[in-house]
Amino acid sequence: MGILNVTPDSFSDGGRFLVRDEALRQAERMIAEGVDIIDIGGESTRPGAPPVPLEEELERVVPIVEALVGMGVPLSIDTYKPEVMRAALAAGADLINDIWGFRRPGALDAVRDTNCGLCVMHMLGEPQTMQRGQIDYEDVVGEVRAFLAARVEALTQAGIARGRISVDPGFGFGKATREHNFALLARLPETAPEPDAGAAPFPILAGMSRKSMLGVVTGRKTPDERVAASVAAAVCAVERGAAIVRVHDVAETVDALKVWGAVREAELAAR
Ligand code: 9MG
Repeated sequence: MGILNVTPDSFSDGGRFLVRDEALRQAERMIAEGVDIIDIGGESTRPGAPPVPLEEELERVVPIVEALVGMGVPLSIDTYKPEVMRAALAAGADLINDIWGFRRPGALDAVRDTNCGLCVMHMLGEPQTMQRGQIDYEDVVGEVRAFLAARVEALTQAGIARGRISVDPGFGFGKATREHNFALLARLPETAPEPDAGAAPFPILAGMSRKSMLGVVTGRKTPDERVAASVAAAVCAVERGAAIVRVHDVAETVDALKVWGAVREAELAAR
């Protein structure tokens, strides 16, 4: 999953149309590099990032969906606002990626009677404040799994088929320490709720690209310096069963996963 942030701080802030043009060029580049899904976001989820008014988010996201919808790549929308979910789905989006796990008023109703996929993420606190407050876990993996299981339950109670749902431990979202984040990565399969008997496991989405958890380990201070670390994290996640990795650096990640895939193939052939 390639990240397409349609926010002025992600591109040169030369006005709405320049941001739109640059976002479309980036989407085309990601498609050429082999992306499987494009995740379009109109509001930054960085800790401390200011909220974006609804009208502004709609104006950023919907034209990009309209421009990309015919290009043969599934489109995911990174939003927690029901109005943006509805407008993006009407424009042809395929998946809603909600960092709030469809907990905000109206979010469940916005997706219930559609066919879109849903990514349900764990987050403690909220983006503006999540790294500032007291963050304590007795058992981070168990608590994340319990949260995701409760959200899956709420979604299915609302009539949403389990097969539409993927789950995400939410790296960096209210995970205060290196131990929290790396326990979640090391034990990634345990973060997903148990499927019903005979049902397929819930696909796991992992998003660590350029995040500070990688800076903590490598000493790389800025997100741009964390490309190699991000690729390593993506491979670790896929090796532990992640079905989707959310990344900025598509070409590098695709190459690394091709190498990982060749090793896996050889391993299976040797059995
Ligand atoms: C929008 N966004 C930023 N980080 C993310 C992550 O780790 N997972 C998901 N699903 N979305 C994310």
